[in-house]
Amino acid sequence: MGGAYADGTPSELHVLVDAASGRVRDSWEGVQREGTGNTFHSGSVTVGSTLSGGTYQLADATRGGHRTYDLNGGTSGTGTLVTNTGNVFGDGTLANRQTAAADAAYGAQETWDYYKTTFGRNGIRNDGVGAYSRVHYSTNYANAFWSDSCFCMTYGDGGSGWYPLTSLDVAGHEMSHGVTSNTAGLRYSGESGGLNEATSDIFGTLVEFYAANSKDPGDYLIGEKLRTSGAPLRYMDKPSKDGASADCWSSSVGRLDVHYSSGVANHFFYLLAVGSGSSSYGNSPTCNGSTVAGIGNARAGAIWYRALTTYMTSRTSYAGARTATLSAAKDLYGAGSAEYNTVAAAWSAVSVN
Ligand code: ASN
Ligand code: ZN
Ligand code: CA
Repeated sequence: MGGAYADGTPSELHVLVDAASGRVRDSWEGVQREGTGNTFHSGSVTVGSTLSGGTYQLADATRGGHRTYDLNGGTSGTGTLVTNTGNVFGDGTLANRQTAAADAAYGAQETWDYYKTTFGRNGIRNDGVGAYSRVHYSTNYANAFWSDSCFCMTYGDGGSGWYPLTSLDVAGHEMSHGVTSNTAGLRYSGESGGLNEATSDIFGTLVEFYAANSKDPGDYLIGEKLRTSGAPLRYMDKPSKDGASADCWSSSVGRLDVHYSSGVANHFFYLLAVGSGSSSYGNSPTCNGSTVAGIGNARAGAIWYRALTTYMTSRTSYAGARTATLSAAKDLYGAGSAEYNTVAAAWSAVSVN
């Protein structure tokens, strides 16, 4: 819509109307553009921007109106919307505070596109509404988190030994907590908590592969870009490489922190997608001495997504995850298919029988 406000300021109000209901789903002032994001972790990328009143906002009307804000060290509210007189955000260095914002916008964009392209999922809630992202949270904060209550994503800059927590796998991990919360609702403790965490590691990894960014190529490591030492936070081929995660199920696994009990399902997913033994991605043992041949990320991801959105519930345990993924594989590929049999073999290989 063109026009003008009462004081003569020109308006370019865009209104997105739901074809079925006739209700307004979103509206924004300005003209949708493609800008440049000079990120810290992922190089120079394209990001959605909006030209409004002569400045470019880091706001993406093509992905549910996602916006990126600078908290400027604060811990609440939205700080300030990231804007620039040019259609370029960040310069690839941390001296420029829009660099981390460009990473966050890119992570939200790739996560949105991964779910949309792969599963037809229209945003975290599947309702077409984008979240928003906040960068420069607090001081020396070496973490990132999703919040259901604000429906928003938050990133710290990290402290000594860390870079900003804005890598692709972390963006995909955190926003996938929102997807889990709006689907299976896996309770964040005990075995269901480990499955919740693993779901985020799995889809964070699949977002990283989806983006196919040469500065941050896909791998089965979580957070490999975050520490100055280069050590990742977690390993999917053999989760115990972090010194704390479980490779194999046991009756005590549900007593571990959810970021360590997740190891069993991360290991399962690696075996399902890549297979056991040595490859360019790692070296994955099995808990029962078996050999597993992987079925690839696309089919492994489709099975996990269908299990999460159709069969898992808030109290799903590891035994329940085996049943859920077998049901999903049966739906997608048939009982007795190679995919179905590999799901069974990969769970047995992590001692979930
Ligand atoms: N970054 C952490 C996670 O997503 C935050 C938390 O502990 N929930 O797991
Ligand atoms: Zn998490
Ligand atoms: Ca990774």
